[in-house]
Amino acid sequence: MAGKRTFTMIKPDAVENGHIGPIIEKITSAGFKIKALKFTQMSKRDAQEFYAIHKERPFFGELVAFMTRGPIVAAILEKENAVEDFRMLIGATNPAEAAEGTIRKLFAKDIGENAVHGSDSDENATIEGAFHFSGREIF
Ligand code: 3AN
Repeated sequence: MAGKRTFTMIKPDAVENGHIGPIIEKITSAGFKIKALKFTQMSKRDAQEFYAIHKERPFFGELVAFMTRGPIVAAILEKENAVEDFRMLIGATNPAEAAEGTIRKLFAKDIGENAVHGSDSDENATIEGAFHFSGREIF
């Protein structure tokens, strides 16, 4: 399945603002199939592990606090060219720079609270999907 799957999270800001439904609609309308889906909340330890690559960055503490402050929706998505196409659909990390019509342009506030996560490589999509889902939860 390499190249066909990506991993996403609808982040706490988007959940709090009632955007779960509209974001899932954008995702499925863009041709992504849902292979796994879960409403959950990350512990501090989960977020520190998930974002370990950013642990030396100045915003790490803020990122962990934000990602653990409320529930998220985690999902594995399938489509040809999934990682790249999904990053196009969500737009730039900073919503102020995100293209019109992208999920972050529509639903995100700023670079810290940017509504959605999208894996940045096939390798990370696999790692991140396995972080949140067991084999029995992926269809
Ligand atoms: P992306 O999510 O677009 O791949 P990354 O991997 O550079 O972006 O950053 C991971 C997450 O860290 C972002 N989604 C965002 O929530 C947070 N982040 C990135 N840069 C900043 C920043 N300058 N200030 C606060 N949070 C940030």
